[in-house]
Amino acid sequence: MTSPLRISFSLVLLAAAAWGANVTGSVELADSRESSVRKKRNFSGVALWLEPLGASPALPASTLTITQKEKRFSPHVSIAPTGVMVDFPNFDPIFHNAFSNFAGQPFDTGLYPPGSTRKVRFARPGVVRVFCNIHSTMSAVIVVVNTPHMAMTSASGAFSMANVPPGEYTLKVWHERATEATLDRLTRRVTVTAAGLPLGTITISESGYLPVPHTNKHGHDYPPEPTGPGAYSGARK
Ligand SMILES: [Cu+2]
Repeated sequence: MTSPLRISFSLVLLAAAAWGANVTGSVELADSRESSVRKKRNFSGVALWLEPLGASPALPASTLTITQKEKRFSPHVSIAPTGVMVDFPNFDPIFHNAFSNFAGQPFDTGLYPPGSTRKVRFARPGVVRVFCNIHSTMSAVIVVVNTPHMAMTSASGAFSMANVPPGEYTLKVWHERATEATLDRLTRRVTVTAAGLPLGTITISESGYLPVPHTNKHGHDYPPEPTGPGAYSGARK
């Protein structure tokens, strides 16, 4: 005879399989030259995702907003599933633009005025580096991935993915100040069980990182921005 305890335990397992499990962990950044990392231990901005081995998962329709305010894109780094529609509202009193000519997906919204927005759909996976054609210091990154199982680290480095179906996955990590070789070494196969998967601490070294220089959308250096009375300075760096 099956005991009530056994039945309820089976139900818990069934529920976990149906709803998926939690994949959690934290990221620590090492060998950094950034004062926000060295002094404040700010480990935010790292993207992590799980690609299922085998059949491609269904991707949810998704939207993402990256604002332009005080001459900054915010958030600076985002992760989203392939097909995401990204909204770039301009909350500044000046014109902005959003473009990318890096691998990932080239696009160009053209210049657009204060209080308006432009939307771009990202139909292919890849790391999309976004810039503004008139302000060289404005940049953002969208990590577009073929999976719904993704997370960004908080300032403490913690991350969490909910409702991950048990199975075999490839864990991938992207961090702006890590080399490709460093990121490749962090890629690994993991098994998610109904009980979830605690990944522990993932240490990402920023050693060897060199900032990627970028030009404007025409492939030229940025002309100096206007200064002096009447010029909009935006956020102070
Ligand atoms: Cu701009």
